[in-house]
Amino acid sequence: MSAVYDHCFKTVFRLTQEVGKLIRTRINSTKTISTKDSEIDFVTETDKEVEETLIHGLSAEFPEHKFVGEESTSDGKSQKVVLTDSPTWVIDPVDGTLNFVHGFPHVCVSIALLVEKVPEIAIIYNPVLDQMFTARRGLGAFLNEQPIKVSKTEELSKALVCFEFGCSRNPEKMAFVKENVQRLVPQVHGLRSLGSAALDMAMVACGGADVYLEAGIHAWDVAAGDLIVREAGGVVMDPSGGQFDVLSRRVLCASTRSLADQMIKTVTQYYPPRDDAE
Ligand code: LIP
Repeated sequence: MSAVYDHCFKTVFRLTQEVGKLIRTRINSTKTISTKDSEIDFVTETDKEVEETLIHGLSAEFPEHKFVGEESTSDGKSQKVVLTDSPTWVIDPVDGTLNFVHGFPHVCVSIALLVEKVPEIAIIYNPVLDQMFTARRGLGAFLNEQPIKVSKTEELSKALVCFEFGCSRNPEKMAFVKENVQRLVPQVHGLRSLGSAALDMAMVACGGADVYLEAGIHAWDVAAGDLIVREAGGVVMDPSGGQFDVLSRRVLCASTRSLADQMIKTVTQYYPPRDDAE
């Protein structure tokens, strides 16, 4: 199997570099922008072009593989995500689209290959800062080909925590954000919001941050980060303490289990409709 995954990895790595150039050259140009689920949930022509290029390039090499892509999912009549046991590429062409719209350099391509729903390959690439995070199941996690490890932080009071505000104006979601910002700020070293779930997870993986929690994300935002964080030695779970479910729209990752447990005791919960809900 490893030769098959070698081929998958080389192909997706090459395509990610190719679409990365597109994002890098366009981040400071004028964009054509439209909205999706809320007035601040944006999509640009680059999101669509990057996703099409990736799906086209991967299907040419792996015609039997399936795709779950942010833009193809939200373009259709139903936004329901269907994840089968078949090899499936889960793609966020531009994670941090709001940052991209503004020219804020925290944007990335996030891609995971799931086989029988298990992540085998993951890439998170920030082409603006030229940070290429990669992982393969059982083979470790890397930043620009150098091995990475999570931090050793055990106490929430010493942690740098990533927590996102999200792109939704849903009152329940906004109350969740407000309450948890109030709870966390007085208890932690610092609170950060990069505007990209994938990059928040990449920061936990390389030890730049210690924890990341969000509810309201989608499978394409976190599928790659899940593998990269775990291969870097961290934990990925549901914010209530249960098992991580890529379709649940909820994620907590941390450098250590003890840190994750303290977050679970500290935060309130928000349960958005699942990605596979009708
Ligand atoms: C975004 C995430 C961000 C989250 C937003 C949104 P997009 O993805 O990565 O962390 O807070 O709700 O989902 O739309 O830029 O691909």
